[in-house]
Amino acid sequence: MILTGKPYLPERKKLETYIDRIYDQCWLTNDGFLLRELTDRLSSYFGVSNILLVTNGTFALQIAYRALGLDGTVLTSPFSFAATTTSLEWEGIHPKYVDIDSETFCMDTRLLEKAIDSETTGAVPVHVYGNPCDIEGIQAIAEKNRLKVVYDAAHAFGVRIDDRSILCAGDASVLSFHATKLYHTIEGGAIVFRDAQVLERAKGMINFGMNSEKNLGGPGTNAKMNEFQAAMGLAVLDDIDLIMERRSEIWHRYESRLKDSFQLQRRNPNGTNNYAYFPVVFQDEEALLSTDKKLTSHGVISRRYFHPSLDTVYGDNQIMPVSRSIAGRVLCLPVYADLTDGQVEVVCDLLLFSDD
Ligand code: T4K
Repeated sequence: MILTGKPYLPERKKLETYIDRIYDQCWLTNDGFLLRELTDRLSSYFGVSNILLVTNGTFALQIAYRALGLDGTVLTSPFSFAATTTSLEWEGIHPKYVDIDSETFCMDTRLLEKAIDSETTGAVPVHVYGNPCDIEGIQAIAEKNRLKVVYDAAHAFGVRIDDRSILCAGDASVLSFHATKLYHTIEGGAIVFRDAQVLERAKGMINFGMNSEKNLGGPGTNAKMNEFQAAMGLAVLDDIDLIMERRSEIWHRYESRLKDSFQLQRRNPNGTNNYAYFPVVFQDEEALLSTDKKLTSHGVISRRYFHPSLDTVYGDNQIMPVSRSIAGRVLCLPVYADLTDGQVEVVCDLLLFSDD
């Protein structure tokens, strides 16, 4: 069986060296020492300040919205995982969609300004499959219209643009460290804020509204990352170069075999690739469904990331034709560090050749 994603498991002994420290100190959560170490190491790995680690990427989005005061209506992409929209709805914010570009699959900046109305307080564009959005175009529109921008960067671990981290864009950027991501803490996530004061506000929010002196302040919840999550995060981070290198080999092998037969995502030319996903777009949904059936019968379980287009499920009958078209035709192929070259070739053969 070849699955779409397979969590990276670091060598057990390496993980145990971190877990031993948890046992030595008997400190399991609440701003622990492994969490602090991971925060520092991720901060230098990305080259960013103002980073806050939390329990998962969905909570990270919700905390970012609250810390920045988003309410009313927020513009977002219909082509994403459900969490992008459901996190807004969960916070009582109305998601209004802006359709995507048919080649990059990111929010179409040309449509963004037209969608703004008097209720709009912000935008949540998605660096989908780790492909950087048009951050300059979005920034210009946001400044002109006084909108806050929270990037859903769940897929964008390690991505850089114009030689700086993509996480520097907007008022905040949110990462997911879920087990299926190229970098993970089992469950987990992070927010990178532009403004240190907003970070301080968010720190209180994830700890019941308490400040560092344990005084109660504003609204709060419990979204803290625990020490076992941080231990896994440190062990996976030790291996990140190897993970990236192997994913790059797999990604390029797919690209060289499939680029003439399928539409592939057009990457932002100023951004780096983290090889998080390998999406292929079929001519039509029928072709996708029959190939998917064939893959499944040969034990290859691919995923329809991201289907359905979110405007078909959430929001008030907004119709996003480009997102619906891509969502109906896109399939993500297996990419994970211990996928073998032979397995990649099998997947490509199944996509390119008929059974007869
Ligand atoms: N924004 C965006 C744009 C996102 O893509 C996501 C999450 C979020 C926000 C929210 O972040 P988190 O709150 O999740 O941190 C998976 C992940 O659960 C989800 O994190 C991710 N995006 C989404 C794209 O994919 P499912 O429902 O597809 O997962 P599942 O269980 O079907 O697993 C996917 C593949 O991995 C399968 O082939 C099975 C395999 N697998 C999975 C797990 C959990 C394993 O082999 N072992 C495992 O332990 O959502």
